[in-house]
Amino acid sequence: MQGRLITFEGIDGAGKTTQLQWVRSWLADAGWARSLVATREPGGTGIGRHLRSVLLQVNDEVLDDRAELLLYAADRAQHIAQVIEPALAEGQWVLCDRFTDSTFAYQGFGRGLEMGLVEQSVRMATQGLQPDLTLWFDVDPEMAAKRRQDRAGGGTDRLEAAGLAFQKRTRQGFQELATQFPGRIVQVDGNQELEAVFVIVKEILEPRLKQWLSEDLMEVS
Ligand code: Z5A
Repeated sequence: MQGRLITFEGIDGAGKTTQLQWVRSWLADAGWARSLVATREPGGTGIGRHLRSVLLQVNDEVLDDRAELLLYAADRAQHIAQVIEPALAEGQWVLCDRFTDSTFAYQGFGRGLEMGLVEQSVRMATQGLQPDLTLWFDVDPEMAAKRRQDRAGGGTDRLEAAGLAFQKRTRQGFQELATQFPGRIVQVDGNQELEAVFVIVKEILEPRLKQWLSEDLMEVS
């Protein structure tokens, strides 16, 4: 049985973390006969959690944009080696909160780093591993900012503090990636109520998961 990598992407406050948790429960409860791993970037490993706090904490010292890019790459290389690849090798379905598209959208489009550099860092970390499917939760940046403000106990991290113009550039980045990879990245209208978004997510996932299961069966027979 072949492992599959499904990534959840979007600007901060797009709702991807909530939807990932709902998908995880739905898949487990509906008996899709496949073990699951839910994980995230940055911070999907012990080492990654250290890197996450360096990346997200607001600090007196300014983190250089290229240093930031390399820290995301380091987090990803460790995450793939320690969590994602072993799970895929066992035939598991891996649900990952953010992956390479975030690097292109945030460091490339948001920060404005040269795309060649971003690509190099992604290639070094992934060695060519790509998601089988990416759900891009597309929300209006103003609405996403309001959700983050409303979130109980929510402080502002370093990237959120970069402001609305940064989030708009990042959203534009996801838009361009979705145009570039139409088979892999599926846009989900995240502006709707949580439950309505989840209905769309299930409509996208169901046929894909069935297709993957039937491909596995064909391989076995
Ligand atoms: N980053 C990067 O720059 N480069 C990279 O390569 C990678 C990451 C991998 C941490 O990511 C940061 O890392 C992130 C990008 C950068 N920038 N920041 N900041 P993260 O995923 O850990 O953090 P986040 O994106 O800020 O997560 P988030 O704020 O938790 O957003 P979310 O996961 O999209 O949303 P949520 O947690 O599901 O929902 C947020 C709130 O909105 C919550 O109260 C929900 O109940 C509410 N919500 C969600 N959906 C709805 C709907 N549909 N209606 C109403 N309310 C909703």
